Amino acid sequence: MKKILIFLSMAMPGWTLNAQTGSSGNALKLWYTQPATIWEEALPLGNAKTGAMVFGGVVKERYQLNDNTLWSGAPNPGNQPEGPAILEKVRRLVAAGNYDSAAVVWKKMHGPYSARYLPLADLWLNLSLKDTQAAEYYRDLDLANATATVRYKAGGVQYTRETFISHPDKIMMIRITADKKNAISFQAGLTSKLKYRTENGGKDLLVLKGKAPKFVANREYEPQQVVYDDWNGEGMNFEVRAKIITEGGSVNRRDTALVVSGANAVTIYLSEATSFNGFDKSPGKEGKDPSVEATANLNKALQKKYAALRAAHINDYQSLFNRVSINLGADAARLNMPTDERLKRFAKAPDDFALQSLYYQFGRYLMIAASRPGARPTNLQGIWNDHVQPPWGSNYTTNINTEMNYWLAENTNLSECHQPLFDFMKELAVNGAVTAKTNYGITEGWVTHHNSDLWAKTSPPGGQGWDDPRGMPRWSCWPMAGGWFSTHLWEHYLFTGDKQFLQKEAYPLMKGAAQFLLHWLVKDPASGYWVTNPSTSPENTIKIKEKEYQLTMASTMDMSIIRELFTAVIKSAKILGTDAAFAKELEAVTHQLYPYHIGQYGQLQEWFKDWDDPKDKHRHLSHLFGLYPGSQINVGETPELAAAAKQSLIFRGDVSTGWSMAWKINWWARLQDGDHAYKILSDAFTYIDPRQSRETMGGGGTYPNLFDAHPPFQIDGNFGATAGITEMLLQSHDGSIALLPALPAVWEKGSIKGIKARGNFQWNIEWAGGRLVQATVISGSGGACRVRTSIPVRVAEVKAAAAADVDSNPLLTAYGQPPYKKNQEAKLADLPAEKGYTIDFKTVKGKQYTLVPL
Ligand code: FUC
Repeated sequence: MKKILIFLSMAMPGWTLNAQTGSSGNALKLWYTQPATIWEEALPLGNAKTGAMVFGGVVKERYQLNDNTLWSGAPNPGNQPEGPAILEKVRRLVAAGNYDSAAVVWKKMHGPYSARYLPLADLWLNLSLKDTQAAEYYRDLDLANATATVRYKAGGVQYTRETFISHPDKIMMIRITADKKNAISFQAGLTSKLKYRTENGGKDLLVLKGKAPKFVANREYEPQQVVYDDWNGEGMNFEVRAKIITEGGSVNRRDTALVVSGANAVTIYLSEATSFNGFDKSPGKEGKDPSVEATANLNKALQKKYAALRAAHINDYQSLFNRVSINLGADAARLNMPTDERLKRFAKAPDDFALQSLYYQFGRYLMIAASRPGARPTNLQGIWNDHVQPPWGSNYTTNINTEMNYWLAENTNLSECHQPLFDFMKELAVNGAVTAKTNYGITEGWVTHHNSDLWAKTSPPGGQGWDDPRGMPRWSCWPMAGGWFSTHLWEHYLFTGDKQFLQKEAYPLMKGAAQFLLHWLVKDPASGYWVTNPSTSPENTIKIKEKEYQLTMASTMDMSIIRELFTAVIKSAKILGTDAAFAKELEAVTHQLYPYHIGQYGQLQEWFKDWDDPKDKHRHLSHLFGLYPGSQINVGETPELAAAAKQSLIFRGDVSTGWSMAWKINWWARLQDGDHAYKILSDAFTYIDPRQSRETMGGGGTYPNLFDAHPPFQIDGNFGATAGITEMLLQSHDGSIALLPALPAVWEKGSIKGIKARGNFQWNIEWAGGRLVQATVISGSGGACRVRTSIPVRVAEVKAAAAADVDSNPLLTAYGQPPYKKNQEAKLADLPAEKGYTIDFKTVKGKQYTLVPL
């Protein structure tokens, strides 16, 4: 007879984890035996402000630089004063079933596209080597300490370059060493793809002053592509400063470059800043002088030695990164193979579990490198972009991509990294209140649409005037981003238990988003339900009798987002003891929201009517929002809807763009089908050759540097897949915590430590042979913990190991399936083994508990 024992042990809040995932030091390294010759081979560093791609060239090193506040243009709200009349017309046409005409009229609502995220500059080192042929070439990105290293032998000298970007000291550091004296000679220079000039900073300082374009086109056919104003005119200014300090040898100026000769070692300190001074540029709030900030950060860092800066950087980084470790099984031989070769082999030998662990931690690494309190949220490329006209503007695409960027924030124990999204929402709420009023005549709450940018643009995108033909209502007509973003605030509360946050930051924003949506809803006279009109299922079209339409009403995604948000606001109001009348109003409407439908093919209906096409392979499956990231559909409580969602997933197929596959991993995990989730995770490891890949709407994978390939590069797939792997191992969306809910058979033995469940519970889980071996949990806030084990473990008894440690009897109830019904107690001895079990126990804040199947 098997039992689960819950032991209460004294808490170890400061409990540290070994971040290594295997015995070999390579487990956390992306490493290569040749330099990057194309951007998607270079390795990313960042401190959520400065980003760098390190190429690792032998004779020519390139550091491609970004600043996460450098965007084109200036605020361009693009609200439509005629909006309320346009909306009325569109609504009438939709209600009459005249979807085509509705779409034509909707276009009048279009504002401009978003601004573009831009590349900052490049730092080049042209090295003087006795022999330009490198031997023993090696470069890596070590996720254990967020440092990139390049090492090779040339002309009998071993050279090493180490680079990191420090968050605490706001500085990029490069350290060049050699194993022979006076062997380091190079020429250093700064350039930019934007308008720039260099300044003479003296014999050891490079200074680049740059100007961002005031306009960058969205499409190649636009009459104007990249438009600059005068140096002091519209468009951001920026500055990069790089100080070179030599040990031995010399550094001198030669024209715009600096020349280092015969040094023993060299340290480069690089700082940069832009004129961005907040999203509001109204009089009195104009841009700041980037020179002041770049100079101050540089001078401050120069007070410190390289070793001290390095130690502070690693300390800061590890305080986040080391919270979680993962081991999905490691084959030592694979760890001795370069990362790109492992990736290429993956299709034929998809059992490189250590590569999956590495990819998992790379997702967490990217989040730490790109999103910290005080920063802008991550865009389509995180903070790394080399194009003046990047794909989709490298903007905030809010109908999936921006949200996906933050799916891993809570469950992989990086809650702080979620903050930039919340800060951004505060800005969107200001601009979005104006859009709500101007475009829709809604005077309560805030709205934001499909795209946004640094300036927190909230109007529907699509372009105006000559650009109009390409603006499509199927994506522009989507006032749901505020609602979706707001569910992130609620999730942050659920994972952290931070009531202060809920009250001060979250609730006002959530309420505003709910107020807007409450007014946005209209009653469908035919059914009596509350519906949205007009409505899209992002980017997809409806086929009715072989004809395609873009707009209709009450898409499943609209209704799901509204249901998810209203439910969260109602719960929040109760927790905070506030707004009882508003909560009641929301409750009444929530009960009458247009419900889910199961369609003729057994699918979860995407549209208002059963128009779904089972042959549709569109990458967006927005109608499954309620399954994930939402928590309305699950296999235990809504098995019919879960089965319908599964059918929809089967129709759409597995292979798609990078982010679409990442979403599918999460959906299959929620359906508790670990093997199918694993199948898609494996598809996501398809090697994409950056020299051949082009923009596609299907066939995503991974680039040599482990960046997700839509293609092109889009960071959401990295983040979404990391979130999905976590979801395979731990879930907590239905009121209970499921351990190993979607463990694929191939991950025979492994462990994950430090991941989080809602309720502020931090888990270590270990398994072997598909079974839980042991799990421990630290309770961050105290309170009841309901745990579900989905592997066949018989529960017979639950008792405290040391009664003296137990404040109260930890066992409330323990009951079995099927299904996971709440409040249904069963005799412990009678529980069926195959369905899994549920245990409730009380926890004390800060204490640790152990669950052991016996
Ligand atoms: C949406 C998606 C595309 C891409 C783009 C940035 O338009 O449909 O696949 O991710 O955003």
